[in-house]
Amino acid sequence: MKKPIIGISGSIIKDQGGIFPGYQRAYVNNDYVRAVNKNGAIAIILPPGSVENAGQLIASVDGLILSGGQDVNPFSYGEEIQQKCGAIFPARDEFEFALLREAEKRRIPVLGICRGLQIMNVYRGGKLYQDISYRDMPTLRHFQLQDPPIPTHQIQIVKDSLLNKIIKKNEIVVNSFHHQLVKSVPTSLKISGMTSDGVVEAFEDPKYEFFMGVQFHPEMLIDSVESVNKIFSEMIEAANK
Ligand SMILES: [Mn+2]
Repeated sequence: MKKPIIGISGSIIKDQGGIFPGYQRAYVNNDYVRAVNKNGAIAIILPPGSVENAGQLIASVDGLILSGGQDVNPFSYGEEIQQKCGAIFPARDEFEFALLREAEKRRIPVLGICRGLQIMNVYRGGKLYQDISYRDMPTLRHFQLQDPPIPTHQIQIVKDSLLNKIIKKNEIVVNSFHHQLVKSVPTSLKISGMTSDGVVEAFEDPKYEFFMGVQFHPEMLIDSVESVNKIFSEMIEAANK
C-alpha cells in the first residue's frame, strides 16, 4: 500500500562551524520527520523558496505540517516591530502563506506547530503579541527551561472540538517554547485548547476536515506523552483519504 506523503515546511540556518562556516543550510528538526515516519507516512522537507513553486509542491503531498521557527513579520498583521520581537524571516512567511493557500484549495490536512500555529492565525486574519511581556495580565511561564520531552503546563481542551475527539481527555500536559502568543483569533478558527491563564494553545477550522494549529511541540512529545502522538496519527489518517 502506498504511504501518504507529508510535506514539512523547512527553514534556513547558518552553519556555525564545520568546514563551511556561515553557509546556509535548509533543514527541519528531525523530530518532525520521526513523528511522520512513526505514524506510517513519508516525510519530505519543503524549504523556503519561490512562492510560485507552492502550487506544484502542494500538489505532490497529501498533508502539510508548518514547523516552528522565527517570529512572524508584524507587518503581516498590521503592526510595527516592537523591541522584544525576535528574529523574523519574511520570505519564509510569504512562502508558507502560499503553501497554506494551495493546501486550502486542495483541502489537504494542515497541522501548524508553534510558529506554524502563528502563521495560520495571521494568514486567516488574527494577531499576535510580539512578546509575552506585552500581555497585560498574569501569564504562566510559556518558555520552559526543561528538556523538550518534559511537559510543563496543562491545557484545557474544549469539548466538541476535533482535538478533544483525538486526545479523548478534557486536559493534557504539554511542553511550551514560545515567547509570542495569540492576541486575537479570526472567526473562521475555533479555539480548542487554552492554558489556565487564557493563552490560546490550539485552534482548528471546524469547516475543514483537518486544519489544526498547536502552540506546543507535539513532535517532541511523541515518546513521552502518548495521547499527543495521536495528533499525528489522526492527521496522517486524514491525509490517507
Ligand atoms: Mn504555552
